[in-house]
Amino acid sequence: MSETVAPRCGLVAIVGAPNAGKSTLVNALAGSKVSIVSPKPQTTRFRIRAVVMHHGAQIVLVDTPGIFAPRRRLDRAMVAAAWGGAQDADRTVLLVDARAGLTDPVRAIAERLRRAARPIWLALNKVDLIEPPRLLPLAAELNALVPAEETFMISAEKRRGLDRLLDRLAAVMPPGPYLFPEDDLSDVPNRMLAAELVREQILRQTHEEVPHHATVETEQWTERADGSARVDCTIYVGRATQKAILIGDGGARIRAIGVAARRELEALLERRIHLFLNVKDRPGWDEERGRLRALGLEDEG
Ligand SMILES: Nc1nc2c(ncn2[C@@H]2O[C@H](COP(=O)(O)OP(=O)(O)OP(=O)(O)O)[C@@H](O)[C@H]2O)c(=O)[nH]1
Ligand SMILES: [Mg+2]
Repeated sequence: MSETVAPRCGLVAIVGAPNAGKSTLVNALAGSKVSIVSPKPQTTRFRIRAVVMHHGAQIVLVDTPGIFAPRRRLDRAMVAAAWGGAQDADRTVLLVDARAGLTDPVRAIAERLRRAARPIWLALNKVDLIEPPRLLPLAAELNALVPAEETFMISAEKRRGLDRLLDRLAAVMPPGPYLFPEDDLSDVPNRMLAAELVREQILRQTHEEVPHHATVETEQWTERADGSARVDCTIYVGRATQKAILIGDGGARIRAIGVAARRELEALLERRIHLFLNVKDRPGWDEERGRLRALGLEDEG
């Protein structure tokens, strides 16, 4: 006789300072790249949900933008999206870069989480980069600020400690119907994925002010008879000088960005893609509601 097991499903928000490794963790737990990663802070701009099935439970991971002191309308909307992600989560995992330690931004986030009085789990990340004896004092300091139900020491990049984290998350997911079909990986539509992969290459291949003053939108997605797709993306930057850097000598930079992004997109979608990039300078795009809406960010701040 087979026993019917009631489904369990819950939302798990991953929050923390920029560059803590939140997106790396979400990708590692999901077993696929759903969220872009870069060595630069403020890589993630909007909430991304990734679906993980583990021990019969559906764990919906919510990757969030790093939380920092916002200045621009874009920044405010990103930080608001991050806090919004934590609001209705069943568990909130505060992810801390163990090498950076207890910085002021981490302290501020921990204090706000404590006031929200929701179940918090603490995960110290990048343990591959530091001496183990430093971990316990850091965990104790953080727990003094925001008492955590559980504490984990992990390396998202080296995939250390992730099995235990996933097991524990699966164990506490509340009874309830699945929120997503079981074979879904994420809630990111392909047009958004294409734009994000282009932005990831901009973050990786340009420096200083360019990455944080660029945004990417997929303007058109055209299916072709041979099974491939033509994808047209527009990159908006704040200034003509940034446009020149992005394009590079004789167009070399933008070509390299396009090639790398196309390869990633082809690998993820398992199909041939023709990617066309168009760069526009548009001063003040980061204050424009239309541009933020294209990122799925309402002006919440
Ligand atoms: N050595 C090491 N590096 C890591 C680890 N996890 C993440 N990183 C690196 O840290 C950097 C930031 O990673 P992300 O996943 O983009 O960080 P994030 O918290 O999502 O950043 P934002 O989206 O900007 O808030 C990248 O260069 C990652 O490769 C880890 O466990 N060990
Ligand atoms: Mg991120």
